[in-house]
Amino acid sequence: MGEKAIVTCAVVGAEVTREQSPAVPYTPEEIARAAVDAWREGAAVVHLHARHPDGRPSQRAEHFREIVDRIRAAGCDVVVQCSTGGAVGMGVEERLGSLVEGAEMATLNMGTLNFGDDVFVNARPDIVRIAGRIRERKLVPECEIYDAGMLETLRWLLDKGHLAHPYHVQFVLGVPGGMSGTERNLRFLVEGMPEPAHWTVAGIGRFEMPMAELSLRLGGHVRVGLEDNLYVSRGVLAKGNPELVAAAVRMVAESGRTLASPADARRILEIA
Ligand code: KMH
Ligand code: ZN
Repeated sequence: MGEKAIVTCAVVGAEVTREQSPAVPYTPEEIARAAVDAWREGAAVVHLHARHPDGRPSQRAEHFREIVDRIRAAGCDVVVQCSTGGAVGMGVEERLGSLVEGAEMATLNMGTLNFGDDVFVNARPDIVRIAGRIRERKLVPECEIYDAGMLETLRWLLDKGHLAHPYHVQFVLGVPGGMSGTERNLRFLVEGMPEPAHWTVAGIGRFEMPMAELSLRLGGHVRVGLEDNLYVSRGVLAKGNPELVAAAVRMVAESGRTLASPADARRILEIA
């Protein structure tokens, strides 16, 4: 049967646009509504980015604060995870603007990689700095791993004491420039973790649902959402985040595992 399965919804990200899909939320109000709708459908965790009203990515604290306040004002107890990845090209201090009151988790990207035609820069001293800030704020870090060498960075951070329990691992598979979403790759990464840890898979684009199904089979957790994938099936746009969450929730049931509530997720992820 295995551990209860956490479904995370990455509701907007920094890259997808309304030109690509009318369902992409931009304003804090729209992003908060997307988060609440995802929670109603069964997501226990929401991964948040913010946008300026015109859609440009934003790491401004005021935007994150408004999103978090609106989520809580709706009576929604979803676990709030804020991105410190932001968008390609942002500086580290700018990226840290997201660590507002009310955040419970924050992403910690484990290295530099080609990100499509761009480069997502995460130099080791910057990773250490971001890890330190996450620790100061008493947030649980989610370590984002896009490529095999990043496991070595995870091991190094633990060895040097820059990272300690509790932490969560996420394998992001299918970024053009990182490892793709194959069973061989996921098994290799899971086996290569420096120590046993709970983990999630975010499959990008067409890898989203196959990786969700595989992760559930291998004992991992699942991330879906418009940040990673805009489609419910080949050529068919998702109406919104809830449709993707609903598909993940169905997969949880089919896998024989039980869906984690936000309270279950806080227990599993060791959020104080
Ligand atoms: N937007 C990507 C460049 C994270 O949220 O920490 C990085 C990203 C990872 O989305
Ligand atoms: Zn993100």
